[in-house]
Amino acid sequence: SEFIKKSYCRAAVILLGLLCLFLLIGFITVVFLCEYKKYVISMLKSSQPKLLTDCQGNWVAFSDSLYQVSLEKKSWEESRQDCLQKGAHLMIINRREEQNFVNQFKKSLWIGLTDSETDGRWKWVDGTRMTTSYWNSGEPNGGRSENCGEVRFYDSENSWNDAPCSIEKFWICEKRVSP
Ligand code: 2F8
Ligand code: CA
Repeated sequence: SEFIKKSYCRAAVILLGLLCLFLLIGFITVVFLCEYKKYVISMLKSSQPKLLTDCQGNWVAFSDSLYQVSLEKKSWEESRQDCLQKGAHLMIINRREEQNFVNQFKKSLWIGLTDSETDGRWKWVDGTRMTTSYWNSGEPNGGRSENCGEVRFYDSENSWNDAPCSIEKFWICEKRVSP
């Protein structure tokens, strides 16, 4: 019976040890997940552009949106379709910070701006009228032949140009995320 007592005792110690180990692992997991969540939220809220990938392509977090610069060139309409397919839209620029952000890519990029419906009436792809604009000097100058907006003169804050929609260019998609 002494032997049985010792065996029980050993089993109890082992069980207790395992329990402690599981608790510790659980605790570490919870702390890690909480810290990671805090980190992601702080990245999304930060006004500085920082690289943050979401495992489904290289999206860059800035303010309350994610942005993705294309790796290939397409017409404006095909670019618009690509963004829609990704649950996003061609970039809509509402704030000066966003305008300075897009210029940092130092690339000619289609954005979600067009006056295809009525010449000179520039609209964003969400149907809203363009109010604040960042046209380069002399732009828009294309009349009926240049109906799509691009970021082109990225060394200047006023970097926009109107270009023919059929030209193949890189583009930038924007996906809004709730902060
Ligand atoms: O100098 C600005 C001017 O540059 C080009 O024309 C030479 C652009 N054309 C195309 O991208 C096809 C114009 O849109 C732009 O205004
Ligand atoms: Ca132009």
